[in-house]
Amino acid sequence: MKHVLESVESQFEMFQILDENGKVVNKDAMPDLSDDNLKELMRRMVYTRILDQRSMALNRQGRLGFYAPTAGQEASQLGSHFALETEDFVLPGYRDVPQLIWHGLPLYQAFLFSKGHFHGNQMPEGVNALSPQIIIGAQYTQTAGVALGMKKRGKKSVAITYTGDGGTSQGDFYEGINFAGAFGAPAIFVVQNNYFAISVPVEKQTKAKTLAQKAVAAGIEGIQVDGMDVLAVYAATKNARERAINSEGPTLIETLTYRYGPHTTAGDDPTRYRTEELDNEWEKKDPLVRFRKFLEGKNLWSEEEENKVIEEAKDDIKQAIKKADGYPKQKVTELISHMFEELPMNLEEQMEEYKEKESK
Ligand SMILES: Cc1ncc(C[n+]2csc(CCOP(=O)(O)OP(=O)(O)O)c2C)c(N)n1
Ligand SMILES: [Mg+2]
Repeated sequence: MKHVLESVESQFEMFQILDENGKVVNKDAMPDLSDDNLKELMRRMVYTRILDQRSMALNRQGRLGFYAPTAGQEASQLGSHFALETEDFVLPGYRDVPQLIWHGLPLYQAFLFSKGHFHGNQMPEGVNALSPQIIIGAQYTQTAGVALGMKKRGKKSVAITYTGDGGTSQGDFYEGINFAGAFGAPAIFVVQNNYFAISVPVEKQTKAKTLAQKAVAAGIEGIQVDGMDVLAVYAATKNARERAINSEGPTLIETLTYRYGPHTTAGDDPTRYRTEELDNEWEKKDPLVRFRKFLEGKNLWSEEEENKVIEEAKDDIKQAIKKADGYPKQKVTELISHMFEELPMNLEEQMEEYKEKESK
C-alpha cells in the first residue's frame, strides 16, 4: 500500500518552462505564442501588479472595501486566463478579480464589487463569468454544472474555476472534480497553492504531498505547475482546454505560487505566520522578473515599454475609481430585489419600510 502512494506522489513533478533566471529549461514544451502574444502576457502582468499596488493604497484611503491582494500570483492568474477564449466561462474566487477584468469586467465594476455594490456583480452582456465566490470551494461544484451545461448544448467551450490550497480541504472541491469527471464535463479546475490558507500552512491542511494528486481519486488528469512561470501555466491550461473540448474530460491544475501581501485588507499580519526568509525565497522566483528577463533576451521588452504600461494602468485606475466613487449609492430596496426573484414574506414589510424611507 505504501508503494502505491509513493509511486502516485512521485508522478507529480513540477512542470516548468522558464527557470528563475528566465532561461528556457523545457524547450519541447514551449507553447506556440507569437511575439505580440508574449508581450501582451507581460503587459497584463505589469498592469495587474500596478492595479494591486493601487488597490491596496485606495483601500487604505477608505475608497475601496474588501480586497484580496494578488501580487506574486500574476503568472498563475493571467497565464491560465490567457489560454481561454471569450466564450469560456470563468468562475473565480475572491482573489481572482484580475482574471475577471481580463475577461471583460470593466475596472470600475471591479471597484464597485470591492465596495459591496451590487453593480459590481452584474456581468456585462457577453462577459461569461460569475462574480467572485466568497464561500470556499463552492465555485467547484458550480463549475461542474456550468461545464456539463456546455457539453449538453454541444458547445466547444470550457468552464474554468480557481480555488486555493485551503479550498482543496472542502467537500465541494471533491464533489466538483468527481462530478465533472463522471460526466466528462469540459472543466478546468485550478488550485493556486500559495502555501497558506490565511495563516494555516498547507502542511497542516493535508497529508497529501501535492494537491494535483487529488485528481487521481476522481479519475481525472492532474498536473502540478510552477505557478511563477507564466509560460508553464499557459501551456498547461491550453492543453487542459484542448482536452476538455475534445471530450477528454476535466483537468486539475495545481500552480505553486505565493502571495506577497496579507490574505486580505481586513487586517491579518503575515509576519505572525510567515518568516522573512520564506518571503525572500519566493520573491526570487517572481513571475514578472523572470518573464522580463526572458523577453529582454529576445529583444521584446524594454524599460520604456514597461513604463508606458505602468502609466496606462495608473490612468485607467484613476478614471475607474472616479467612476466608482460617483456611481449612485445602492439602496436597501435594490439590495433586496437583486437578492430574491420572489420576495419572501418576512421581507415584504421591510421592503415597504425602505421604499418609504428612500422616497424622502
Ligand atoms: C466555506 C468557508 N469557510 C471558511 C471561510 C473563511 N475563509 C476565507 S478565506 C479562507 C482561507 C482560504 O485559503 P486558500 O483556499 O488557500 O486561498 P487563498 O486565500 O490563499 O487564495 C477561509 C478559511 C469561507 N470564506 N468559506
Ligand atoms: Mg492559499
